[in-house]
Amino acid sequence: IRDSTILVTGGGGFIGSHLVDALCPHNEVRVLDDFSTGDRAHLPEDATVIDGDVRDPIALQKAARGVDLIFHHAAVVSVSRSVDEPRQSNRTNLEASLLVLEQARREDARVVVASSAAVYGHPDELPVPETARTNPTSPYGVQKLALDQYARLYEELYGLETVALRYFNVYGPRQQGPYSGVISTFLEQARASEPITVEGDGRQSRDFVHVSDVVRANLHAATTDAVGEAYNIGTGQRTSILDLAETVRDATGSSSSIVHRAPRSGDIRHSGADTSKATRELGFEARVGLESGIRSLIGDG
Ligand code: UD2
Repeated sequence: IRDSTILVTGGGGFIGSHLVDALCPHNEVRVLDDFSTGDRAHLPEDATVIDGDVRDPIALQKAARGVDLIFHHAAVVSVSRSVDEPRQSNRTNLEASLLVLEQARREDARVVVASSAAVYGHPDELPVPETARTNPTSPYGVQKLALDQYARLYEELYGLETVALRYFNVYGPRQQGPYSGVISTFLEQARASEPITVEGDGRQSRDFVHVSDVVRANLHAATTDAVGEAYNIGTGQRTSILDLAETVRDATGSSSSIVHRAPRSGDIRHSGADTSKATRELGFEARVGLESGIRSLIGDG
């Protein structure tokens, strides 16, 4: 994309800030973020930063004025927080998302929304296609499913160009904090020569997709003709948590032991994307394999 005026909500966050990096050289980019979990230091100088809450209609209106395109990444990403405070996370993940869709209507801007593999809950089929049954196991998943459906409905009802991207387990630089995901946790443990903590038997599996691939998926979504649709964004490869622990230990040359803890209650056993729709309609294919993705993270922080 070139010469566009673009808003990235949650642009200070993990995925958002990488997207801003990719967009900035050739576009006018605005970031709306309250920096509750995002980090200003990750943003390039040429991005216009609006320090505000996506739930605030005034801040959103200002940020979205005259834009051609909105990438909506602002969210409360902690699944466990959504379990503890469902209404709180609903306000950001769903109510504010509706504000974003309404604002997009006003500006006639395309919207790419961050959906999640959480919409599937325990998937009926593996790899899971977009047509699989959706049965979220957390308020977070329900909120993302509703957002994903609203995006489709706004295309149907109002002709707004929308795309929902259902992210699988995204990892990469700048993923940090208490809800940061198993790869950054294992890397931190390996670096500190502390035990690598596998929850449960470690035979559960995930589809780990590098953030640079997620950025590319967003760029494809910005130009596709196939709007009003949801797409799985993963690699199509599943890795067990135990294999991941060994890969991280080998790649870091760490002397960490691998220990088992109690399994997480409500944990999804297996998760893996059928990416054929994204390949067909978006021309998207993940490029970064897990081992090289992990190797590129080492020495990074
Ligand atoms: C991911 C997403 C979440 C939501 C969900 C949908 C991330 C960070 N989170 O949650 O937002 O979309 O998918 O299903 O991508 N584990 C260990 N040891 C640790 C930490 C984790 O064994 O120290 C295990 C954990 O029990 C789980 C797996 O690793 O089986 C992945 O955990 P996670 O928190 O990285 O991501 P997940 O799949 O729960």
